[in-house]
Amino acid sequence: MKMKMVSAAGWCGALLALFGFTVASSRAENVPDLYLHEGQSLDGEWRVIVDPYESGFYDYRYAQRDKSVSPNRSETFYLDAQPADKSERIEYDFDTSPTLRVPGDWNTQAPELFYYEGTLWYRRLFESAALAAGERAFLRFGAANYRADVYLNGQRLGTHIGGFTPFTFEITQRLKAGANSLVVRVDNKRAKDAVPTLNTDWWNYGGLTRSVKLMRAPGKFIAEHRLWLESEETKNISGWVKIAGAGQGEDVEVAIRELGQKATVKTDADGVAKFSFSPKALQLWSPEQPRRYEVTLACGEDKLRESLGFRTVRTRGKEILLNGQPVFLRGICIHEEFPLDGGGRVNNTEKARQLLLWAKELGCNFVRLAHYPHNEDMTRLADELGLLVWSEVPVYWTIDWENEATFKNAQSQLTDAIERDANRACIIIWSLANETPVSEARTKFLSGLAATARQLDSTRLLSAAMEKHSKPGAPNVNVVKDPLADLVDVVAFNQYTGWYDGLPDKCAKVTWEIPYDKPVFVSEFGGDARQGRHGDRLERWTEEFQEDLYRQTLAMLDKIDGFVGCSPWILVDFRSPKRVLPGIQDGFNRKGLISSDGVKKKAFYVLRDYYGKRAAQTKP
Ligand code: GCB
Repeated sequence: MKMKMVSAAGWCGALLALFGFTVASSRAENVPDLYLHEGQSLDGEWRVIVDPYESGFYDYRYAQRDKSVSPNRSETFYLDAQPADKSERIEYDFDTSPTLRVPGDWNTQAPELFYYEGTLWYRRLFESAALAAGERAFLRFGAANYRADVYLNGQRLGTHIGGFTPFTFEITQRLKAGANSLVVRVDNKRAKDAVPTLNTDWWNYGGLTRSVKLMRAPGKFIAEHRLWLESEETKNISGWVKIAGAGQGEDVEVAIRELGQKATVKTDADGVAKFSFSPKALQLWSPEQPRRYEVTLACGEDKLRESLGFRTVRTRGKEILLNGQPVFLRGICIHEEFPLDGGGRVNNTEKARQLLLWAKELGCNFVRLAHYPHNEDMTRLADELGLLVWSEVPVYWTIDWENEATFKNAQSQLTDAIERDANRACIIIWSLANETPVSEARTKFLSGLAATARQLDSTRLLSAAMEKHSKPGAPNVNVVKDPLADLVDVVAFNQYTGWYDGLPDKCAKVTWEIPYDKPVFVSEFGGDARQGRHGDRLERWTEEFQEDLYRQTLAMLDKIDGFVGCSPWILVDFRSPKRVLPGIQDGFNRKGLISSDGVKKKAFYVLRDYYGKRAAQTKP
C-alpha cells in the first residue's frame, strides 16, 4: 500500500528551503486534499493589485516583508490595511482596486495583463460561522500558476510552487468567526530552475486559475481513499481509507450498494483501514461502457460519496490490454485552453466538457492531456464520458536536470497529480516528460520520477513522450533509442515527418527501428493550418496541406511494428508567444484540428474516418 501522508514534499519542502524557498505545499504540512468534502466556494470577483516591482512583497532593500518581525503597515499588501485615521500613510487599497474573476487566468481578463508575467495580489473578503468544538477548517486551491504565497487575516499560511496541482492549508487556528481577509500573491515569472522551465510552446497564463474553497471537516475525517480492481478475472476490489486525526480502532464503513457490498473495517495505528470486496456482477469500466458505481465512505460524523469505475490495464509484449483485451488508443492531444468565450485557460466544467465532446466526435477513446495536469473536472468528466487518459507533468524540453531542487519540485508535482487522480478509472498512463534531450543527468532525473510514480501507483502504465532521430547516413530511417524507454511500459514518441522534417511525401519512404518489446505509441504528429486558408496539398499553412499530412502520416504509422495508437497534435489551436507569423499564426500554434474560432478543419475529418475504421476493426 502506498500512503501519501508520509510524503515526498515534506522533505521536498526542506530541500527547497535550503535553496532559499520556504515551501508549504499540501504535503509539507501533511494536509490532505479535501476535494470531495462540502465547502464554501470563494470563487467570484476578487480585488487585485498588479505589482510588477513586487513592492508589496519586498522592501526597498529587497528583504521579504513577510520575514520581518513587524512588517511595515504602509506597504505590506497582505496586511490588507486601511488608514487608521486621516493622517496615516497606506500606499495601497484593495477596497478600491479593480477586480478579476476567480477561477480564471488574468491574461484574458484585462488587455494590459495579456503579456504580463510577474506578481499580482488577489484579495477576497469572506464571512465564516464559528467552528464547532473539534471542527477543522481548510483553504483549498485547485491551482495557482506558478507560485502562490497565501495569507489569512494578515498572517502567512505558506507558499505553494507549481501551476497545475491543488494545495490546501489548514486554517483551524486562524479562521475568524465573522469577517476574514484572504490575500494571495501569485507570481508567474518563468525561471530556468522551474518546472516547466523558461521555454515552452504554450501561453504562461497566470493567476488563480482554478477554484478556491473554504472547507470544514470534523475532528476526525476521511482524508484519502483508494479503490482498485485486482484483476479482471476475479473482479476483486481492494482499497483503503485514511482517517485524519484517528489512531487505532476507528470504525469506517465502506459500501457499494449497487453491488450489494458493505463492510465495516477498523483503522490501524496510522488511521488506515483496509478492505476488499468480491462482488458477483461487477461490470467493468471501458470507453464503450463507462460504468461507474457510487461508493460511500463514512467515519463518525464524516461521510463522502463518489462514482468510481473499475478496470485493469497492463501490457503484454507489444500490446496494451484494457480489462484483459488488446486496445488501440484512438487519441488526440489537448491543451487546457478553450478557443471561444474570450479564450484562455478552461475555467468551468462546460468548457472542459466541450473539449472532451469534440474528442468523442473525432471517434477518440483516448486523450493526452498535455503538458501538465489539467483541472480535476477534466478527469472526472473523462471517467463519465468514457475517455482513457494520458496524464502528464510539465517536465518539458530542457529542464535544469542537475538541480536537486528542480527534481524535488517535479517530484512534488507528480506526486500531487497522482494522489489527486488515483481513483480515476480513465487514467491509464502517467507520463513523466515531453521531448527531453538524452543525457545522463536527464535519465537520472527521470528514473527518480519513474520510481516515485511506481511507488505511488502500481495499477497504471508509465510513459513519456520521447523523440525519434534519423539514422546517421540514412535520413529515411527513423530510430527511437533512448534509455528512458527501458524505464517505461509504453514507448511513446513525438514525430513530425512531413512538417519539421521534409514534406508529407517523405512519409511513404520512412522505415522504423524501434528495438523494444513494448507497445509503441505516437504521442504527437501534425502541422499548422490556418482555418479557411486553401491551396493545393503542397502549400504550407493551408487546410489541404494539413489534410494530406494527416493522410500520409497515418499510412506511415500503420506500418510500425507494435503500433498501439496515437494522439496527434492537437485538438484545438492554442496560444503560444513563439508563434509570430502574421496573418497565419498571429500568436497561435495552428496545429489544431479545430480553429481558435471553434471551426473544424479538413484534417479533422481525415482523422475521424481513420478512427472510424480502427474502431470497426476492433469491435468485439
Ligand atoms: C512538440 C511539443 C509541443 C509543440 C509541438 C509543435 O513536439 O511537444 O508542445 O507545441 O511540438 O507544435 O511544435
